Amino acid sequence: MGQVKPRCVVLGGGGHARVLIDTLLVSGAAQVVAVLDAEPSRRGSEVFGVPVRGGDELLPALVAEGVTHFVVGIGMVKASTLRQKVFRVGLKSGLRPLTVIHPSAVVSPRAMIGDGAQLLPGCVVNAGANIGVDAVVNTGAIVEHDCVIGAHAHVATGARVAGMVKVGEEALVGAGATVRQGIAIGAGAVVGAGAVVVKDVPAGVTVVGVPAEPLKRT
Ligand code: JB2
Repeated sequence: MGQVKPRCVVLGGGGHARVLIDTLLVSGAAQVVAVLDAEPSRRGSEVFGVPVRGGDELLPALVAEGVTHFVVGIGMVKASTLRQKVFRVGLKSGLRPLTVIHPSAVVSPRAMIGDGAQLLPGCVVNAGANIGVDAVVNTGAIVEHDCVIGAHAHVATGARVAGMVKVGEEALVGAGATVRQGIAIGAGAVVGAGAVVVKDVPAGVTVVGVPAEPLKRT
């Protein structure tokens, strides 16, 4: 008898959700039974064959139908607070966060992967790394050995985080950015796309450029 796959709902039906649903279809790790999205115009549509049934108010009905897990389907690179909010909505409904790992991700067996983390196509998570709850390591990103990636943080597409870096909760390392070994990036900080970070970034600060410096707003 085959293993029973968890039945899951994806919260959010935009770009990030498309990659997650594709990943789950490829990996076969779960059965995606529904998408919920806050945007009424998406209702009645489908994402790769998965119906968008309505908003988060439908969670109790899905639980009653035997759904056991949720996936945060929102990437929103500048608003991981929204990811955290939706994560809490999923937990509050009694569902468990599903960890999503694309079969092409290279994940060390000596890495720790938090519940609900999302490791997307072609990413690398090296030995001793610790990926927090609901954190995203997006397509082609590299998280080197012994890094600590905080809960709800997002290492975006093609970013490279060298050994022993700490990325705080809800922080974003933007697409294609590079972070030198041993650097600490504070909670909620944002590293702009393509930046090269060679010194610590305080919590809540946005840095951009090469070498990365705090963004001056005019
Ligand atoms: O509270 C909510 C909620 N708020 C917004 N609950 C639910 N269930 N859904 C919510 N949404 C929905 O998330 C929006 O109505 C929208 O349909 C979806 C977000 O889609 P969007 O394509 O705007 O963003 P994304 O986060 O999926 O993707 C962005 O970030 C990724 C990391 C894009 O920039 C992607 O290109 C990028 N790869």
